Amino acid sequence: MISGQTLQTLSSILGPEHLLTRQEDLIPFGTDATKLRFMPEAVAFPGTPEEISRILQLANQELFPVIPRGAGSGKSGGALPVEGGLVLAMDRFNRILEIDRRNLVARVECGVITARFQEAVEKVDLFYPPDPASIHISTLGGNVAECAGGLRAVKYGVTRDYVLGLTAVLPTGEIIKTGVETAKGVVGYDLTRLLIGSEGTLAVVTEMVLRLIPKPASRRTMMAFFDSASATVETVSEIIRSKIVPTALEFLDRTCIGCVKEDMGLAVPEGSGALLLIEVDGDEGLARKEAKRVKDICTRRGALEFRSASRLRDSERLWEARRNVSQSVYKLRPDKISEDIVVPRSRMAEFIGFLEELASRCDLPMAAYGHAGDGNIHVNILFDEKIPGQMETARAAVKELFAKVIALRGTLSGEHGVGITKAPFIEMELSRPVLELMGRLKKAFDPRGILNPGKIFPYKI
Ligand code: 2HG
Ligand code: ZN
Repeated sequence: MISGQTLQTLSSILGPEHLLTRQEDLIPFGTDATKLRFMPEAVAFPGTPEEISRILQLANQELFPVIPRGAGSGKSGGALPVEGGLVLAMDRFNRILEIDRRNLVARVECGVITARFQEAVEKVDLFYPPDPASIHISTLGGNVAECAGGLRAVKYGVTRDYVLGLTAVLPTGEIIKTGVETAKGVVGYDLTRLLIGSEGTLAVVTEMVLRLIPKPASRRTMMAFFDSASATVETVSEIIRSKIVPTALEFLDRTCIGCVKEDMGLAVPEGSGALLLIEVDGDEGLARKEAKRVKDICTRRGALEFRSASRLRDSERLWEARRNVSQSVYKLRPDKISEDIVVPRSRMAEFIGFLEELASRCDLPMAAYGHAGDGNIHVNILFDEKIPGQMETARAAVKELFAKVIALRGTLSGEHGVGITKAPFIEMELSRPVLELMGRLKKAFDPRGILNPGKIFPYKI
């Protein structure tokens, strides 16, 4: 519990206009894209790392939880105040500090919206590839906390591949800089990598040094329809085997196509069981050559139809609709569990076969879509909480799903993180010594356990 006295101290650190304590103001900060709900006791909008440092020192004295929060677009509950406490909303850290064209690096604050940063960088002909589906709302700091991936990860990698250095506040109050501002550097342990994907449990990241690359000269979007989901992912495996590296290689099963076809303005060929949305980029010649090779493979693999998006506007519409699949599937049922498992790309067909069998056995829609080029399939299990038994069935299905993924030598999460939703299952993937080591690391950073408690680990650290 945060006492009245402590709230007064917080108000004097932040200025009263940057502290929320009224119940109705707190509600939006108790939820995120999981739609789960908890209540914080207060919400702070700090303006400097020094203020955060003072808040964390106070939390160590008074023992209240502090939960860093970006845009609240997380899919695993990483920003939820599961034990109450103070939400640290990073909205005021919203400046792009520098885009250094000579050195291909940028310095940004953690609250900058991902798409805003991408646009700023592309204006000067540079490129920041990580593009989680939530780019229009997610923040770069949230992307770092979860190590967000996105549609272009198949060619360009994920958030961690573009972070050179960080400024962060430790749970004990020290303000540190990790990593470098240069193109490379290996001095000491790689704390930057440790903090990326640590889901706000080890430090509060306030600023990042990001690596940029030249903007590709041209890109081409294509779409291929197949009669079944397994034929579609087999095609993906062949594209990867053929050493073509598309910018994006996205898969939508029949259930998803039904949900988005109107938004996409799609005429779907008779008998379609799934589709691939493909993008290649590079200089004009390379993009043309790769597009042709992709087309040849899809045709040889029996695509029912292959289309190229003729104009950029057409392709933007397709990609926007793809980004909205996660929302569109709510047309089917009011509730869902979203998973983001990864399997080896050569084993996707086996996984899809399993999933179809699971969905029919559970008698619940299970939409499968996502980053097939990475073997990263989003499985959205849809249900209606109000219908007795459906939620329990959905939860039991998750357990079976994870067991299959581990048996296929996959991983439980490719980009959404563990948060609270996957914490009960983490022991399926990580061994006891690994978990104990992670627990010791957490203790070294946060001896009193005040920073984002209740995340990642299924037990108290
Ligand atoms: C996507 O790729 C996101 O659309 C969200 O990662 C996926 O809600 C989901 O499962
Ligand atoms: Zn995704």
